[in-house]
Amino acid sequence: MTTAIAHPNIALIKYWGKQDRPGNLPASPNLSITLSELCTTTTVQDAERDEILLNNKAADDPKIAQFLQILRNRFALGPIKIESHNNFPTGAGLASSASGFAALTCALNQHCDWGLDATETSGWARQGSASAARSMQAGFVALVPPQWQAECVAPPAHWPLSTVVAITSQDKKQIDSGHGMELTRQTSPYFKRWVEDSGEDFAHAQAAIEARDFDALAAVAEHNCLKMHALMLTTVPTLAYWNPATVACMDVVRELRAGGTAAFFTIDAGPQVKVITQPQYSATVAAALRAVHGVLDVVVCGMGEGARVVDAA
Ligand code: 2P0
Repeated sequence: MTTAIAHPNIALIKYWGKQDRPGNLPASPNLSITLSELCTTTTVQDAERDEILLNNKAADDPKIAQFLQILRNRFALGPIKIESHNNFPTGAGLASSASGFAALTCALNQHCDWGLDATETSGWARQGSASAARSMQAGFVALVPPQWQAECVAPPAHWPLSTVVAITSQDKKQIDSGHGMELTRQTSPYFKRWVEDSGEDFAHAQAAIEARDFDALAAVAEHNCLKMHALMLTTVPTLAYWNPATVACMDVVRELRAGGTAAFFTIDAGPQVKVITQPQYSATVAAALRAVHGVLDVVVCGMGEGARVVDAA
């Protein structure tokens, strides 16, 4: 029996769209922060047949089944029981598939003695869910060509930012990200331009992280997020992930910033708002978000570690 933990990550330069070839390869480079506090804990053990329990409920998850098949095409992997728990809402735009596939890949690598390093496991985790590749690593993490394996751009100690997560809904999204981004690739008139611009956004974000230039990172990350949501909105049928509290939180962040608080927002395929700030402002930001009508909960996260085995019997 082997247990691994992995954290969700929040993209500052987003992945939204795949290449039109096998391997679950993003169409553009992307960059994230791995979060502390939120986590997936996954235990694997040998079994008579495959069995998957997500948050204590039997799950017939085609994405996990497909992932196990990809692994079995390459590695020795017998029937396996997988038990996975999230300490945060699942499938609601909080990157549960990132932490989930990262924890699963990490646990299987140890349990089955595959002997892969963190870079190699990230390449396999990507085939389960591309954002999962980034959760294999700590701190600021890039997923870039040609290997499309996660690379640590800067460790947590380089620039220990805080991320304040405002949860505005516990509901599962209607269309999962993989399906949504494929619809975008096929139908949004802006997809080509998004891919063209992403390299430049990525380079600006990487330079801002190296220089610890908060304002520069805020500008490029917030704009990149809004460009992704413009793509989503112009997908047919439209992908509208925001609710009224999402929009209210964005306004609060703009007001905080106008008043001198270093903060910027980012939003993924769901209505939750993640506000990146400096640690001295995290209590102010959390209090401001808690006061927004429709915000159900607020979680303050630091920089998280990469996926790791915590128990092996
Ligand atoms: C990201 N998202 O970069 C972007 C921003 C959602 C919005 O990566 O099909 O679940 O499993 O590779 O990784 C969500 O997409 O998609 C995602 P698959 P995934 O964080």
